[in-house]
Amino acid sequence: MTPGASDLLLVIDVQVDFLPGGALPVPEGDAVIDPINALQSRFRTVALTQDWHPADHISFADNHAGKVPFETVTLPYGAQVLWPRHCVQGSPGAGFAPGLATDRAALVIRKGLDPRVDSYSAFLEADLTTRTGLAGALRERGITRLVLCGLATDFCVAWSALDAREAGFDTLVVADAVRGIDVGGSLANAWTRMEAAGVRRITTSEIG
Ligand code: VGL
Ligand code: ZN
Repeated sequence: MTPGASDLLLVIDVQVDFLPGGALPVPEGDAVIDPINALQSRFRTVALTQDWHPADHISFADNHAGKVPFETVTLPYGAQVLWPRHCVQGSPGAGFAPGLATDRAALVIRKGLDPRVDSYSAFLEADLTTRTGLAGALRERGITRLVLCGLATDFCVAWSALDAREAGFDTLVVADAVRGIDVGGSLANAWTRMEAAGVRRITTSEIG
Protein backbone atom coordinates (compact mmCIF):
# COMPACT_ATOMS: atom_id res chain seq x y z
CA MET A 1 0.00 0.00 0.00
CA THR A 2 1.03 3.58 -0.63
CA PRO A 3 -0.30 5.87 2.10
CA GLY A 4 -2.37 8.81 0.87
CA ALA A 5 -4.48 11.66 2.23
CA SER A 6 -7.17 9.37 3.65
CA ASP A 7 -4.73 7.12 5.53
CA LEU A 8 -3.74 7.37 9.18
CA LEU A 9 -0.89 5.72 11.04
CA LEU A 10 -2.22 4.98 14.54
CA VAL A 11 0.60 4.33 17.02
CA ILE A 12 -0.71 2.56 20.11
CA ASP A 13 0.81 3.01 23.59
CA VAL A 14 4.55 3.08 22.86
CA GLN A 15 5.27 4.13 26.44
CA VAL A 16 8.08 3.58 28.94
CA ASP A 17 6.06 1.24 31.19
CA PHE A 18 5.48 -1.18 28.27
CA LEU A 19 9.17 -1.46 27.38
CA PRO A 20 11.57 -4.04 28.88
CA GLY A 21 12.36 -2.82 32.42
CA GLY A 22 9.02 -1.00 32.69
CA ALA A 23 6.12 -1.67 35.05
CA LEU A 24 4.21 -3.86 32.57
CA PRO A 25 6.90 -4.88 30.12
CA VAL A 26 5.90 -6.27 26.75
CA PRO A 27 8.56 -8.77 25.59
CA GLU A 28 10.67 -7.04 22.88
CA GLY A 29 8.46 -3.97 23.21
CA ASP A 30 11.40 -1.73 22.32
CA ALA A 31 11.71 -3.49 18.95
CA VAL A 32 8.72 -1.54 17.60
CA ILE A 33 10.36 1.90 17.95
CA ASP A 34 12.61 1.87 14.86
CA PRO A 35 10.03 0.43 12.45
CA ILE A 36 7.39 2.87 13.75
CA ASN A 37 9.70 5.84 13.27
CA ALA A 38 10.37 4.70 9.71
CA LEU A 39 6.64 4.22 9.07
CA GLN A 40 5.78 7.70 10.35
CA SER A 41 7.72 9.36 7.54
CA ARG A 42 5.50 7.55 4.99
CA PHE A 43 2.21 8.89 6.38
CA ARG A 44 0.76 12.37 6.06
CA THR A 45 -1.28 11.91 9.24
CA VAL A 46 -0.06 10.23 12.41
CA ALA A 47 -1.92 9.81 15.72
CA LEU A 48 -0.44 8.52 18.97
CA THR A 49 -2.25 7.00 21.92
CA GLN A 50 -1.23 7.02 25.56
CA ASP A 51 -2.54 4.72 28.29
CA TRP A 52 -3.16 7.32 31.02
CA HIS A 53 -4.53 6.04 34.32
CA PRO A 54 -5.31 7.79 37.60
CA ALA A 55 -3.54 6.30 40.67
CA ASP A 56 -6.79 4.68 41.90
CA HIS A 57 -7.49 2.93 38.58
CA ILE A 58 -9.61 -0.21 38.70
CA SER A 59 -7.22 -2.20 36.46
CA PHE A 60 -4.38 -2.05 39.03
CA ALA A 61 -4.08 -5.27 41.06
CA ASP A 62 -2.86 -3.32 44.10
CA ASN A 63 -6.19 -1.46 44.22
CA HIS A 64 -7.95 -4.82 44.91
CA ALA A 65 -7.35 -6.39 48.35
CA GLY A 66 -5.79 -9.84 48.09
CA LYS A 67 -5.36 -9.77 44.30
CA VAL A 68 -2.19 -10.15 42.27
CA PRO A 69 -1.31 -9.01 38.74
CA PHE A 70 -2.59 -11.09 35.78
CA GLU A 71 -5.57 -12.44 37.78
CA THR A 72 -8.97 -11.84 36.19
CA VAL A 73 -11.87 -10.33 38.15
CA THR A 74 -15.46 -9.68 37.21
CA LEU A 75 -16.48 -6.02 37.18
CA PRO A 76 -19.87 -4.45 36.39
CA TYR A 77 -18.84 -4.23 32.69
CA GLY A 78 -17.40 -7.76 32.50
CA ALA A 79 -14.08 -9.58 32.91
CA GLN A 80 -11.04 -7.47 33.72
CA VAL A 81 -7.44 -8.62 33.84
CA LEU A 82 -5.65 -7.01 36.79
CA TRP A 83 -2.33 -5.42 35.89
CA PRO A 84 0.72 -4.15 37.72
CA ARG A 85 0.35 -0.41 38.35
CA HIS A 86 1.34 1.22 35.03
CA CYS A 87 1.08 4.44 33.02
CA VAL A 88 0.00 6.58 35.94
CA GLN A 89 -0.89 10.07 34.68
CA GLY A 90 2.18 12.29 34.60
CA SER A 91 4.61 9.60 35.79
CA PRO A 92 7.83 8.85 33.89
CA GLY A 93 6.45 5.42 32.97
CA ALA A 94 3.50 7.02 31.20
CA GLY A 95 5.77 9.01 28.91
CA PHE A 96 6.44 8.06 25.31
CA ALA A 97 9.36 5.69 24.78
CA PRO A 98 12.64 7.55 24.47
CA GLY A 99 13.53 7.36 20.81
CA LEU A 100 9.95 7.35 19.57
CA ALA A 101 9.39 10.21 17.15
CA THR A 102 6.41 12.26 18.36
CA ASP A 103 6.83 15.58 16.52
CA ARG A 104 4.73 14.67 13.49
CA ALA A 105 1.67 13.48 15.42
CA ALA A 106 -1.48 15.47 14.59
CA LEU A 107 -3.41 13.90 17.45
CA VAL A 108 -2.45 12.43 20.80
CA ILE A 109 -5.31 10.56 22.39
CA ARG A 110 -5.24 9.50 26.02
CA LYS A 111 -7.39 6.68 27.35
CA GLY A 112 -8.14 4.86 30.60
CA LEU A 113 -8.70 8.11 32.55
CA ASP A 114 -11.88 6.98 34.33
CA PRO A 115 -10.90 5.30 37.64
CA ARG A 116 -13.81 2.85 37.30
CA VAL A 117 -13.36 1.74 33.68
CA ASP A 118 -10.39 0.38 31.72
CA SER A 119 -9.89 1.29 28.08
CA TYR A 120 -7.68 -0.90 25.93
CA SER A 121 -9.27 0.59 22.83
CA ALA A 122 -8.44 4.01 21.43
CA PHE A 123 -12.13 4.35 20.47
CA LEU A 124 -14.35 2.81 23.13
CA GLU A 125 -13.87 2.19 26.84
CA ALA A 126 -14.38 -1.26 28.39
CA ASP A 127 -17.90 -0.34 29.51
CA LEU A 128 -18.65 -0.47 25.76
CA THR A 129 -20.49 2.85 26.10
CA THR A 130 -18.04 5.70 26.60
CA ARG A 131 -16.36 6.91 23.40
CA THR A 132 -13.04 8.71 23.21
CA GLY A 133 -14.10 10.81 20.21
CA LEU A 134 -11.31 9.49 17.98
CA ALA A 135 -13.64 8.04 15.32
CA GLY A 136 -15.37 11.41 14.87
CA ALA A 137 -12.08 13.31 14.77
CA LEU A 138 -10.75 10.99 12.05
CA ARG A 139 -13.95 11.20 10.00
CA GLU A 140 -13.81 15.00 10.13
CA ARG A 141 -10.30 14.77 8.68
CA GLY A 142 -11.49 12.49 5.86
CA ILE A 143 -9.57 9.47 7.12
CA THR A 144 -10.96 6.15 5.88
CA ARG A 145 -8.08 3.72 6.39
CA LEU A 146 -6.10 3.06 9.56
CA VAL A 147 -2.73 1.37 9.83
CA LEU A 148 -2.06 0.27 13.41
CA CYS A 149 1.22 -0.44 15.16
CA GLY A 150 2.57 -0.37 18.73
CA LEU A 151 1.85 -2.17 22.01
CA ALA A 152 0.44 -4.53 22.98
CA THR A 153 -0.78 -6.63 20.04
CA ASP A 154 -3.21 -8.69 22.13
CA PHE A 155 -4.69 -5.84 24.20
CA CYS A 156 -4.64 -2.22 23.11
CA VAL A 157 -3.73 -2.86 19.46
CA ALA A 158 -6.31 -5.65 19.00
CA TRP A 159 -9.14 -3.84 20.79
CA SER A 160 -8.42 -0.66 18.85
CA ALA A 161 -8.33 -2.55 15.54
CA LEU A 162 -11.61 -4.34 16.27
CA ASP A 163 -13.33 -1.07 17.21
CA ALA A 164 -11.88 0.64 14.14
CA ARG A 165 -13.54 -2.04 11.98
CA GLU A 166 -16.77 -1.59 13.96
CA ALA A 167 -16.58 2.16 13.26
CA GLY A 168 -16.31 1.42 9.52
CA PHE A 169 -12.61 2.06 8.90
CA ASP A 170 -10.52 -0.09 6.62
CA THR A 171 -8.05 -1.49 9.18
CA LEU A 172 -4.55 -2.93 8.85
CA VAL A 173 -2.11 -4.08 11.54
CA VAL A 174 1.64 -4.04 10.86
CA ALA A 175 2.82 -7.41 12.18
CA ASP A 176 6.49 -6.48 12.52
CA ALA A 177 5.70 -3.15 14.27
CA VAL A 178 3.67 -4.68 17.13
CA ARG A 179 4.55 -6.94 20.06
CA GLY A 180 2.25 -8.81 22.47
CA ILE A 181 1.99 -9.61 26.18
CA ASP A 182 0.47 -13.11 25.68
CA VAL A 183 -1.38 -14.06 28.88
CA GLY A 184 -3.42 -17.27 28.67
CA GLY A 185 -3.30 -17.56 24.88
CA SER A 186 -4.31 -13.93 24.35
CA LEU A 187 -1.94 -13.35 21.43
CA ALA A 188 -3.18 -16.14 19.14
CA ASN A 189 -6.73 -15.29 20.19
CA ALA A 190 -6.28 -11.65 19.24
CA TRP A 191 -5.01 -12.46 15.72
CA THR A 192 -7.92 -14.87 15.21
CA ARG A 193 -10.47 -12.27 16.27
CA MET A 194 -8.85 -9.55 14.18
CA GLU A 195 -8.71 -11.70 11.07
CA ALA A 196 -12.36 -12.77 11.56
CA ALA A 197 -13.34 -9.09 11.77
CA GLY A 198 -11.62 -8.26 8.48
CA VAL A 199 -8.53 -6.61 9.93
CA ARG A 200 -5.70 -7.10 7.45
CA ARG A 201 -2.25 -8.15 8.61
CA ILE A 202 0.61 -6.56 6.70
CA THR A 203 4.34 -5.97 7.15
CA THR A 204 6.40 -2.78 6.91
CA SER A 205 7.89 -4.01 3.61
CA GLU A 206 4.41 -3.69 2.02
CA ILE A 207 4.16 0.02 2.87
CA GLY A 208 5.93 2.63 0.80
C1 VGL B 1 -2.28 -2.29 27.75
C2 VGL B 1 -2.72 -3.75 29.47
C3 VGL B 1 -3.11 -2.70 30.28
C4 VGL B 1 -1.82 -2.09 26.35
C5 VGL B 1 -2.68 -1.23 28.53
O1 VGL B 1 -1.36 -0.99 25.99
O2 VGL B 1 -1.91 -3.07 25.56
N1 VGL B 1 -2.30 -3.54 28.22
N2 VGL B 1 -3.10 -1.45 29.80
ZN1 ZN C 1 -3.56 0.20 31.09
